Amino acid sequence: MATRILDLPAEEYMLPGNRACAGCGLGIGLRHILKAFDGKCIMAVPASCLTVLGGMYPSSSVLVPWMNVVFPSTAAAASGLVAGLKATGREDIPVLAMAGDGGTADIGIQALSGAAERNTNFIYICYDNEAYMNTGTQRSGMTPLGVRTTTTPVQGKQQPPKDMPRILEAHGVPYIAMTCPSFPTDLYDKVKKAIGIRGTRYLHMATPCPAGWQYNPKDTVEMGRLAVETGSVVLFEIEHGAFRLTSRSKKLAEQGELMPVREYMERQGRYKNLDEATIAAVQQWIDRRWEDYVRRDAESAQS
Ligand SMILES: Cc1ncc(C[n+]2csc(CCOP(=O)(O)OP(=O)(O)O)c2C)c(N)n1
Ligand code: SF4
Ligand SMILES: [Mg+2]
Repeated sequence: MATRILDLPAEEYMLPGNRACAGCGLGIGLRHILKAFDGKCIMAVPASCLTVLGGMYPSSSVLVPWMNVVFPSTAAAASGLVAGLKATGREDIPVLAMAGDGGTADIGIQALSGAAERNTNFIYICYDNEAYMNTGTQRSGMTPLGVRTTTTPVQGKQQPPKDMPRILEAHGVPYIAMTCPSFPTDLYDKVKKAIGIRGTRYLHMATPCPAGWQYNPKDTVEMGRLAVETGSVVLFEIEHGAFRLTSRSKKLAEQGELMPVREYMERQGRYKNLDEATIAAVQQWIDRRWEDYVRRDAESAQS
């Protein structure tokens, strides 16, 4: 049964105060991820906003052991941790590799692909704030169509984002999930489920970022909800090959209608002054992907 918000554990593994920007979606996500682990995991983290959030040695804002690793090596470093724990008879300690979209879909993809091909026994979470935020908002392979960054043309990014869950699906890993911190119980339940499965488990966390998306920091939770209402983000899981829409996305599929993406884009400075053709192209891209997800959900329910 799905966890309700009042059933979430009261124990905190993130200390009050950290170095992330006000309203950062990453902090909300990490807080619930660590609750799902009951604070028992070892993390591997590359250069990113997450390193900043974690703090600078000798201080830390999290209560779990954490290894800062070089940018492309998250999955390789986490594989080493898994091997070390196995060699010392402590395989019961879960390893959590956690990296940004740039660190996952671009620079870290070869290490992740190698580990996934070997079905290495770790959980990998890509928190996707849709650009290289720590270095001032450069375009990544996960930046959506139409988004303006410091390294995109004035018309915004001309390509849609990489489909990372599908890339991991092609590796045949046992568990994949799409999550968002604005839906904390859905995120918590997916991490809990992933902990109970062996092999490479991949979670993708759509992570609103007030600094890079250019909206008021108080609106972070609403921005994640709007992303799901418009189908910009779709909540699902793929467990041993079976696709399932979850949480609000499941309800939206039953209702049969998404909100127009324009209402999400209008709330963010990174989409400011976009031409009508680009807005229409974004809507078309969302509609096509949504149809595909709804079809897969219905097919899985029948089988
Ligand atoms: C090899 C290497 N290249 C570049 C950098 C500079 N760098 C540090 S963090 C970062 C951005 C990371 O982007 P992402 O993985 O999306 O995480 P975010 O900052 O958005 O949280 C970059 C380019 C680096 N540390 N190492
Ligand atoms: S730039 Fe964005 S992701 Fe990074 S700490 Fe600030 S709000 Fe969070
Ligand atoms: Mg990023």
